[in-house]
Amino acid sequence: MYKLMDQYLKNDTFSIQKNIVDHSEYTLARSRFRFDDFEAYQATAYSVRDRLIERWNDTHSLMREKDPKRIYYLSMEFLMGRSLLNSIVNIGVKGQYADALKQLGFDLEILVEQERDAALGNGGLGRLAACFLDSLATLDYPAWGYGLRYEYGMFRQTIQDGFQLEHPDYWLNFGNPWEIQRVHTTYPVKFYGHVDEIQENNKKTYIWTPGETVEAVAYDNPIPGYGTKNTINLRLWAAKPSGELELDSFSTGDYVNAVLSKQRAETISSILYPDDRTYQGKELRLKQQVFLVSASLQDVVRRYKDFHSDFAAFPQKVAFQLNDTHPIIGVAELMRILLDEEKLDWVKSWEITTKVFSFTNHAILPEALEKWPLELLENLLPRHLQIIYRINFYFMEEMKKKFGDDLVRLSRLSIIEEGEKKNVRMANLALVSCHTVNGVSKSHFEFIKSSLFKDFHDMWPHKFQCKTNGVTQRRWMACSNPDLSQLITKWLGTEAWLKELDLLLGLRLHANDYNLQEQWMKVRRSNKSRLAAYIQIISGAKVNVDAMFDVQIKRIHEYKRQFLNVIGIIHRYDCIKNMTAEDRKKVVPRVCILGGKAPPGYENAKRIIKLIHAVGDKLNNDPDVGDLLKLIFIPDYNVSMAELVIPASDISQHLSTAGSEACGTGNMKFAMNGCLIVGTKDGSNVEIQEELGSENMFLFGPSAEDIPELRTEQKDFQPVLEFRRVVGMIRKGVFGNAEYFQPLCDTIDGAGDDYYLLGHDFPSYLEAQAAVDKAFVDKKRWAEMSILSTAGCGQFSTDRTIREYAEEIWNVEPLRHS
Ligand code: NBY
Repeated sequence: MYKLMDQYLKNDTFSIQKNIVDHSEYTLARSRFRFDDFEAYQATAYSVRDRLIERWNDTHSLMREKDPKRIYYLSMEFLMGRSLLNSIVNIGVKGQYADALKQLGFDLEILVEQERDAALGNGGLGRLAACFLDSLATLDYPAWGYGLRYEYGMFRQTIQDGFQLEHPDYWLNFGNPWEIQRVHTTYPVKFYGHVDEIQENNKKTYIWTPGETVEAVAYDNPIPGYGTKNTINLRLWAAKPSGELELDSFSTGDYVNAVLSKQRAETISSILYPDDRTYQGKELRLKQQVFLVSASLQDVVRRYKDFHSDFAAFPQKVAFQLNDTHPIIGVAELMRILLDEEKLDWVKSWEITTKVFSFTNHAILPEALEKWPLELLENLLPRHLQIIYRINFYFMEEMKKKFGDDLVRLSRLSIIEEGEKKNVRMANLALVSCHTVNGVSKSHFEFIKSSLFKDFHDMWPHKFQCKTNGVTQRRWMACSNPDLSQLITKWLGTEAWLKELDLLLGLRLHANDYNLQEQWMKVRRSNKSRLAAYIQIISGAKVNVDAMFDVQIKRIHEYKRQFLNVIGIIHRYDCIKNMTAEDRKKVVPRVCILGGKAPPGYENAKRIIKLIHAVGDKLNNDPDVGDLLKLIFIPDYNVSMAELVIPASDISQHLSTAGSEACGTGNMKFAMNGCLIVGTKDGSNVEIQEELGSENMFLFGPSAEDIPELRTEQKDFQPVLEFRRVVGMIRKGVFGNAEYFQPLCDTIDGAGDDYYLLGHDFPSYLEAQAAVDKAFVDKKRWAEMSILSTAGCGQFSTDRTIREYAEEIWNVEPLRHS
């Protein structure tokens, strides 16, 4: 066999330049002497892709040679962001590329900005999948991601007159240099039709004749690990016309209509569904799920069969991790393949299926659990529904033996929800058929055991595990905060922390060192200047870089309580207005920065965005306030924006009502960049506090276990005067639009029950904010806290999370080539 890696492209300046210039000429057909920034970005990306392909091919050869157990991460969302910088950092050629480009007259930093974000996800769940891929590659696990190649990713947000407008994100408009289309890797995905039952050799056989077949085409996206040659694959499926028209056309009209209906089928992969908090039950969404799962399983089964003549070893070679229940229909699809195509019997098929799937739950609200109307499944997936019925039948038989005639319990456990309109409960299907279910933080794990999935936990406690989320320090520190990363490397004397994040603990030794503090704060200040320049470009506002940058960026949801933040800002404004000139001198200046997208159909979230703008308009232009308080909304928040904002934040707010955020990962990104956290005792805030110590964080409010009682006491609860005063100001129209804001105000006073407990938590929130002000003026103490924040984040790398999945759920080993 040929020796791996001998033939790699060289990474000296000249070779890189030649490679870039060649791509400009031969791939892009531009002059080798004249190309603009965008073309230079493209040519650079192609040259990096060449290097990734070499590594990808070698990784692939090694996998084929050794045939290890492989992990397949199935997710409807991969929120990848940009790839250029991440790729060159991971393969260790950033310096060489920067030099090569400089000599060609280009600035790497500017070229990086030319890339459109791959926004194939909504938020935390999709970004977690992206961080997982980075860690899987870095830790040399034999893994692939499978997802959908949406033509329209997360919508682009603009703001008009303070209101959110949504625009389609046609991110592929100018091509995507990272992907490789595999025209020969295609699979048919079937829908609708009917099932015939026939007798074959004294055995019942089921033949599904589909009513529609859509072809899935593979697009591969190489994902390089850091500090390893290992490069894994993210395979995204796109719907394409299948070769033949299954129709004898009798007229031009028939023919034209048949082609058009094919075209409609191809819309399956065209758009990412925005997360609307509650599960929607849209047929197209279910079709997308089936499309992902069916193409991926066919691909995995084909790969397995290249090496194995029967399915006995399938569970030793394959692990599927399902990112929430979105791909859970895969259970029925694998059963269908094993039963109907591979002709295995039920017992064998079920044994194999239940050994290969595990799923992660990311939800807290029961209404976020997916339920599909039975009618819809019956029509779209007649064979899968039969299989689900049979799974449920055997499951219910087992349960009857256990619980006798406890019908209430049996009906809670059943995969089929009875009622006027029957539904299939996908979480129940997942719990019955997966060998493991995991929560995403300690508190979420407790919650799913004791509440969300209690019935199942009582029965099968061994299936439940906790895997606290993380983030990858390669993107969220090395790429987005290079100066701080260099400083850390200098003070730790090693860059090994990029693979072993626990090493950050070493910073504790120096947290009190004046030199480190000074260098640390200098880097942070220059990051703030960069953000201030951006803010000036987008809003015209000049913000004071020495003011405290107070940030809340995440999806806009009532439970995340951006409204509480705004009420706090109005209160601060009101206080400043009523102060003497002397007292104003004591105010700690703040720049409050918010960003995030509201789900398109979520009115109250949209009202919050408008309120932020209305309040900003008022106070940013009030001469009494000046530099003491500014409120900026950053539109179109996405991964790249987060990379700019996070390193420039002094404090960040994570305010979800206790017991409502499954985990939260934004907080980890901020904390590891030395930004202090103001937060509730919710999700991973609690675990961050355990690591950093409560003296280095600003947690406030009740714990999750106190919430049910507080909610029952709401009827008799009267919020403090300051809170009522602010709500009164909004209602009276101090910020205009009084009528538009009424429904929002109604959720927290008067008619509303203040479900998210803003009124209750407000006084403790103000106390936390007062503590922040006090700490910020003590520059030395602040610098120390900031360093200690980074130092305590060793646990919050997805490297730790992925190792836990690999060892405790998947039972896979790394496979590394030297
Ligand atoms: O998953 C988030 C959780 O809210 C967050 O606390 C956690 O840290 C993160 C990673 O575990 N969940 C999330 O992002 N969910 C979605 O984005 C989502 C997307 C689509 C749908 C539902 C939820 N959907 O039904 O279409």
